[in-house]
Amino acid sequence: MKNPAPAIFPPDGIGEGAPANQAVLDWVHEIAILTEPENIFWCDGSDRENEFLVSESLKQNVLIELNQKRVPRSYLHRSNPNDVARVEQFTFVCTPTKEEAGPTNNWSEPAETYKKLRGLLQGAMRGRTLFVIPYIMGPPDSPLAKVGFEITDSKYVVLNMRIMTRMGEVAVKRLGNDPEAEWNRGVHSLLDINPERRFICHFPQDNAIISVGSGYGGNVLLSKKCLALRIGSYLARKQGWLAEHMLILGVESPEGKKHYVAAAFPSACGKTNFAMLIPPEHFKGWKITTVGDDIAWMQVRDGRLYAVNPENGYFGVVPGTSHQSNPNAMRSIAHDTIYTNVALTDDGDAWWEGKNGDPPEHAIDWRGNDWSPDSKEKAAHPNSRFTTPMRNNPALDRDVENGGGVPISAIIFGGRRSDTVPLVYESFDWARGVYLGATMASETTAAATGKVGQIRRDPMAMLPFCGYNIGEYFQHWLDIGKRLTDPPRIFSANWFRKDADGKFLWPGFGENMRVLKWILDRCEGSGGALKSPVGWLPSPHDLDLSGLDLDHKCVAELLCIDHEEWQNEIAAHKTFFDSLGGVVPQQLLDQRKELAARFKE
Ligand code: GTP
Ligand code: SPV
Ligand code: MN
Repeated sequence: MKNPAPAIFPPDGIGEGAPANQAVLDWVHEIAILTEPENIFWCDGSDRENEFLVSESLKQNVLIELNQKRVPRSYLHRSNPNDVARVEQFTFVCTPTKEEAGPTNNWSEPAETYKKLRGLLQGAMRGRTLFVIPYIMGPPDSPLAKVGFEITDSKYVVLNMRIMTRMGEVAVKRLGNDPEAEWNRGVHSLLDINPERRFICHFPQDNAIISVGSGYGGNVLLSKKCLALRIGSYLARKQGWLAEHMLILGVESPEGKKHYVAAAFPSACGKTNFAMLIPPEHFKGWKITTVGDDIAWMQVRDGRLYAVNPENGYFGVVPGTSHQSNPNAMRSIAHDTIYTNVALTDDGDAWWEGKNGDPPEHAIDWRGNDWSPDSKEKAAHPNSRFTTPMRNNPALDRDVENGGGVPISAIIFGGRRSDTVPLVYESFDWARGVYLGATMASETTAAATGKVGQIRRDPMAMLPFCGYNIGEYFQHWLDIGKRLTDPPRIFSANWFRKDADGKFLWPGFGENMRVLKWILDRCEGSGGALKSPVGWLPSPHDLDLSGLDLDHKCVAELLCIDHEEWQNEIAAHKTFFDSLGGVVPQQLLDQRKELAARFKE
């Protein structure tokens, strides 16, 4: 794959949206001199521009047209099989000192790293087009909104960024002419899609990102994990707010009482599904609306925590998405969607494992090979994704554009734990909730390269995304709590506990409403609970389980705190804290001892 993106030459009026800001012009000029592109394309985000880029992408096989009757204006993209997920081992935080990046990040020295990356970028866009993408993260009128510019030589990146961010003139306008204004500089080049030349590098002090050698998702849509989380968390600490790997949902009772809830689950652990939940029949009259499905930016105002979703679309896991598991997602991805690494049926539709209906007798798999139900390989890659505008979501919350954000009543931390962690419990207070988040663990998934199913500590689901020292991050969470007079309550949830035969004990998906209902009851002071060593735990009759086919034994297992398992868990907390080499705040170290002591009471 020598030249994955030859230059394109748009007709007049397309690709000419250069901004007036001299700082942006100077930076683009500098990168163009380095990368030597055939031409520069200034994106304005218009429909006409998008149509042109889609038609060029179809010509160059960057996109494959799907059956336009079935999935209008939707396309399939196949990434290189060596490039199908985030690469944590090649992701770097480049701060002046290693301590600033902290024990959980790969660190590399900024000057050396710039030098190495400049070497790789030298002439990298020869014969190609350099695209400049202006974008805003957050509702444009939000005090938290951030402007970014991404330079890329990938049309796929441009098309995805148009869905995932508020892209084009709106960002150019918001930035204005001030050469001193704050904005993020992102440079991306495909190079030759070689894992040996794949680096995702962040320079928090410079508000800059350089990503080379990949064409996939979180590695290259620099607005998302790179800006909104890694650089975002760094800025958030400096500026006194929180940038978190959290969904945000609204939940309204039949009486019209509304709460907002934020939840941090690691990658591929259920954020999009939870954010789009449709309550089961039993909860008639309850309504869930989506503010965001992956990232929350939260600030303190009048003693409460308010959240905005910085994104404009969803980059969601495809396999397992069906009319049963997630009807709102199915409706969202029925049009105007880019599918990455799913299978293609003979009649031009997208297919994946877990979709409704029988598997097709024949399809082309995500690599482009013939596939049939007898094949050993999966038709869609386990980390295949849809990119779809949030406007497609029939359950979009009405306050999604509210720059002030929505007030958060509860925060949930959860991961994939086949044992130990009960279905749900509430921490005793904010500081204990911070401990709960800091010590959470989850089994690894296909969202990142590497082994799947390995238990690892993933504090606040931010292990791969915290852009600075994790000890300071914990302290920042504790400090934010001191500014909250009406803090959200903090909960732990685990949809993934298994029985002795390895089957999920909890039905999950829409039925998670039952857990959410208990959480809301707790927020309103009405939910019953027992005091356990880990926090407030519902007894079986505190949860509304009516109409669910779950036997007593199963419910008991779901809500069980097994002392032996928790001895191991608390020991694992210690191992984790010790592995961080002295950066963990004393308050959290003390809490571990208190937790251990509560088990002995
Ligand atoms: P990222 O986009 O990687 O951040 O993932 P996410 O956290 O948004 O996860 P998502 O909702 O896409 O779900 C990932 C996988 O978990 C899918 O295969 C879902 O089918 C599965 N899943 C989601 N919710 C549940 C649940 O309640 N129970 C069970 N058993 N599986 C679930
Ligand atoms: C995640 O891995 O948490 C994602 C997908 O949301 S990616 O954008 O690839 O990071
Ligand atoms: Mn995510």
